[in-house]
Amino acid sequence: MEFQNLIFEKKGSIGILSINRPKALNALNSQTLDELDLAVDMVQEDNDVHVLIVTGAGRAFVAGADIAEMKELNAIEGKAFGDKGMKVFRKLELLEKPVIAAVNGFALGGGCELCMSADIRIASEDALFGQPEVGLGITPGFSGTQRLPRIVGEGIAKELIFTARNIKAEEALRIGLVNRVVATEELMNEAIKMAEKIASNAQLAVRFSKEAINRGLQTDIDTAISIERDLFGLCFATEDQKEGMTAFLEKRRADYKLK
Ligand code: CO8
Repeated sequence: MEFQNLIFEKKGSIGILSINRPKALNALNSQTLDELDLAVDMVQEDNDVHVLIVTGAGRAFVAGADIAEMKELNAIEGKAFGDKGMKVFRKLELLEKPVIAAVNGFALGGGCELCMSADIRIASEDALFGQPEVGLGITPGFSGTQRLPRIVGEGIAKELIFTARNIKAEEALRIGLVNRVVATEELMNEAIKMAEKIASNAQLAVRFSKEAINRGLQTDIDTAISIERDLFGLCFATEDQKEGMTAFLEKRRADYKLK
């Protein structure tokens, strides 16, 4: 599929999706959001892609939603634009494959919200995170008020959103917004290495683990535990469970089949 504002490439079983509007620091306009929506569907359908990496072309991850496009919106249009972004980010979050955000540079506003929709965030040492919206006369609009407190806790999320203060990668690491910080030139290598490690495991088990975590975090502990129990049980219906355990006992590498 041909995209104008995205680049999609495959490296073995790893999909790499780059937001590609470097002149606007990859700001998310409607077209880019529409393309992202199609790209997530495409990755969902592609059995050969086991893990997705999302990154930005050039010196930014994503510097936010497109301010030039938003400036003249009325209330109905503003709501529709927010809805478009929220839906595509939720689709990314629910993708039945792990998503790693490789955050290179600015991850502001919609950019911070995009990386929070990924399962795992790796930042380059020069990455910058923030929710600057209140400085522009709006609230975060692509679910930042909801995902940031879920990731870093209510107090820190409120501080960051109310002050619109940007934070560097080291602080993002300290508050748990990112999993790790790596040298800028090593970012993609590190993301790919992690993706390959994930892809070497039983894919159905990885997918079920993601589902158990995501669904479990949104419900009470007893329901959450029963979600894990059911998915755990289902693993025993797969060849991969037999293969994984047989390989362990035979002291060899497992050869997983399910995609
Ligand atoms: N939207 C549109 N264009 C942008 C954006 C953006 N978010 N960010 C950068 N650009 C453009 C600049 O306008 C500039 O274009 P041009 O060359 O044509 O003048 C080009 O990218 C390069 O940017 P700068 O010259 O500003 O580069 P600097 O290195 O000097 O600064 C910064 C980089 C600090 C990232 C600066 O560009 C900046 O502050 N950008 C805006 C960051 C921001 O406030 N982002 C949040 C936007 S709001 C948002 O994301 C809300 C999400 C939900 C919306 C829901 C709505 C309903």
